[in-house]
Amino acid sequence: MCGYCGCESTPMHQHEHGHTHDHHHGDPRLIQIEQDILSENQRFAEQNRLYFNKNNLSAFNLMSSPGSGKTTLLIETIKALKDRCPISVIEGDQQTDLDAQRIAATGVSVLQINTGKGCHLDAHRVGHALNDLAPAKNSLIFIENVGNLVCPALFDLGEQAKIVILSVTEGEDKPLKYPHMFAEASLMLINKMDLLPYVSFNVAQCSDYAKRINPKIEIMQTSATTQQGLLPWCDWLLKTAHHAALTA
Ligand SMILES: Nc1nc2c(ncn2[C@@H]2O[C@H](COP(=O)(O)OP(=O)(O)OP(=O)(O)O)[C@@H](O)[C@H]2O)c(=O)[nH]1
Ligand SMILES: [Mg+2]
Repeated sequence: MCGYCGCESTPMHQHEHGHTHDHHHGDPRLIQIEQDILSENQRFAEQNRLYFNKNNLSAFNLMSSPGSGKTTLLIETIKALKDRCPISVIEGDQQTDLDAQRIAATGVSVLQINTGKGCHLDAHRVGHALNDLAPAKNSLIFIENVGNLVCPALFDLGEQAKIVILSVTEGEDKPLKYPHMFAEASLMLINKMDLLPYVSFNVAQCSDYAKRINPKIEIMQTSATTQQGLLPWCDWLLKTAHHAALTA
């Protein structure tokens, strides 16, 4: 992992070590920094979890590569659910508040976090965002993570469930290539299904790969533009939300 964000940086390929280049296999100082980052994050994640439980909030962490459709799907989801329960959104991007503006147009509360050079949201920043947002009790919170299929998986935010969104334009091999994200997720949404006729993407193969990494992962097919799969996805959210107010 790199000391900055906790992401894996050790080269995966095997190579000879007769050369003298400068990289750190198992440098104990670096490992200590990495462990400190993750254990500090864990402490804040537990605080967030306590806050969620105390206020009967259900938080969902949406993670994917850049552009797989997180915000577009979230907008459709908010439109479908906002009359049933209060909703707030935390948006994570390196720069801009473009996604927050799109979400704000639906009428729900939203707070944009810009991570600068950071490539993921962490529990500490999310805790501050929760303070600012002050979400209503018995509500849903969506946390749209920074577009990145690697680092966000390592950072517990105290959420109720992680959801990975993979669009059909990205290739069915992603669960095998980026396994941590799929291992952590409770649900994989295969998005942009409307584009399936135009791309080479094997849905069954992708589902099989995801199940190999995480036998418990649930899988749904969606299209944010045609709304395919929107109802089952919203039902899943309401079923998974831990408080009775939403499931009644
Ligand atoms: N055809 C099609 N396009 C989609 C779908 N979902 C999103 N898009 C398009 O994909 C592009 C990216 O969508 P976003 O919702 O911004 O993706 P994102 O995951 O939020 O992107 P980042 O926040 O930058 O990581 C936009 O042009 C959307 O209109 C879908 O289901 N089908
Ligand atoms: Mg987005």
